[in-house]
Amino acid sequence: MHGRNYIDGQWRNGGARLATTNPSDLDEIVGEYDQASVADAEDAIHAARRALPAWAAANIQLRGDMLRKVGDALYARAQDVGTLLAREEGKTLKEGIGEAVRAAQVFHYFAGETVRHPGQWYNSLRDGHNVIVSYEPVGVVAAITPWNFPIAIPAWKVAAALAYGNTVVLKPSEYAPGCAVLLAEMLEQAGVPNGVFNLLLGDGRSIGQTLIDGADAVTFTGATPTGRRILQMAAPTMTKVQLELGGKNPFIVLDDADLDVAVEAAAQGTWGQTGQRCTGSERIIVTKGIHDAFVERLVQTVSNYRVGHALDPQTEIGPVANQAQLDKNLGFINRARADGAELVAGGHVKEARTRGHFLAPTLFLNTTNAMELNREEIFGPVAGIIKVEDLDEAIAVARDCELALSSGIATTSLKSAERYRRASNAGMMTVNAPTAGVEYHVPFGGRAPSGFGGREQGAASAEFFTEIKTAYINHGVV
Ligand code: TXE
Repeated sequence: MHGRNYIDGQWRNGGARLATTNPSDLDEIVGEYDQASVADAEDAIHAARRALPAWAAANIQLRGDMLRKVGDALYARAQDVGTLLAREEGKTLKEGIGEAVRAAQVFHYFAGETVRHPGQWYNSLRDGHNVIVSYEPVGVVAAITPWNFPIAIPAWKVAAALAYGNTVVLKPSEYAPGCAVLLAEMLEQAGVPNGVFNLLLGDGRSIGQTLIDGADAVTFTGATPTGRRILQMAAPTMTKVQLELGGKNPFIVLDDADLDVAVEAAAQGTWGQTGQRCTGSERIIVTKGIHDAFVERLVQTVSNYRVGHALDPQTEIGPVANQAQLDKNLGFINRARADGAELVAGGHVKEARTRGHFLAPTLFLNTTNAMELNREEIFGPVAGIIKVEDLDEAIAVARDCELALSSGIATTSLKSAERYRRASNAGMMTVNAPTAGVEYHVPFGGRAPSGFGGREQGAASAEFFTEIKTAYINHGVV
């Protein structure tokens, strides 16, 4: 694939080309992409600004119909999108197709949101007056996205922004931009007017300030330090900022848990999608009564995973997405060993029929919450088990972490589940289910520093993508 920038309805060549390689097969180039320049970024922002009034005023049925067409195209092309995703990011084909289908569902949901999103009407304290509260587009939205969900995250930012009448400049990750190029083609084919959606490729650092200065709002998903930087960059212009950042998500297993359910949820939450999910479980906190039985089963499960080429139908865990990420994972593994954690599964690079970034799913035992392994986001197929006395200690350990995105508990006690629902400091929590896997119609996000500026997905996304107007009407009828 040769990916180009899409600005004001035109595909534009330009700049240096960045190549992506297949993490399952380093000898395969997947795509070459033209790096957007600062001038391209300025043009995209200006195009989005020019297109804004007409799009904001566009008939809501028309806006919805266009979004629905994009959803239809994503469904129809889920196999192509999923295959490209698997080749460029390294998710298994099943996971890649699943993500493409999710992106389709997101577009269909927001197609309906164009007509569903309500305003409010109040009586006034003043006789003969009433108050109308309405929601208006925030304006030009810059969406900056990461590599780990290269179609779902662009979809949930772009679909929401467009549904509420905003225009968009999307800057996907330089590590996996292919799916965003396909999405741009689908938006073009659905008849989205020139300038309403624009795509800029390449590395975000060179054009980030231009986007933030020119946009009315910036929605970002990625690393916590990058999010902090974006917030600082947005301060002088007071550009509205939404950040979805890292997690260090705890999964608690209590003595009364159903062992099958607990093992399945812990394993899926930890190693699913190669552990490259901000909502993945990275700290498994287990009470002492079930500890040994749970560990035995979990080690069995993790040791049996088939790691390999993402397109191989037998593969359950695909490769790590890129070299930098693999080096980062191995660094965490080495330091955890040096800190005294006991390696009970994985911990090493695996050979496969092709040259790729294959890392054996890794589990450490006898870890403490003070270890680096349990304090910083790893973002890979690596987790540690922390043994605790009881629910009280489990809650204390779970909360003893700066990051607060997702969390989970395995228990058959309604009382313990409800206690943890209240005690968890994370933005999302699950009972007897993996910490990852929030659906498109409910709020997604964490508390700072895992999240900032309002939740994404579902009706909650209107908080960020709209501005409120309060109108007093003196109608004179008493
Ligand atoms: O993220 P970055 P990267 C974590 C994960 C991973 C680490 C680095 O731990 O190891 O982040 O991944 C753009 N102005 N997560 O390098 O740098 C960049 O081009 C404007 C967690 O991919 O945050 C890309 O499009 N844009 C995470 C996007 O920001 C800038 C998901 C994300 O890049 C910019 C992914 C700047 N100054 C990685 N600098 C999660 N929590 O979901 C970078 N970008």
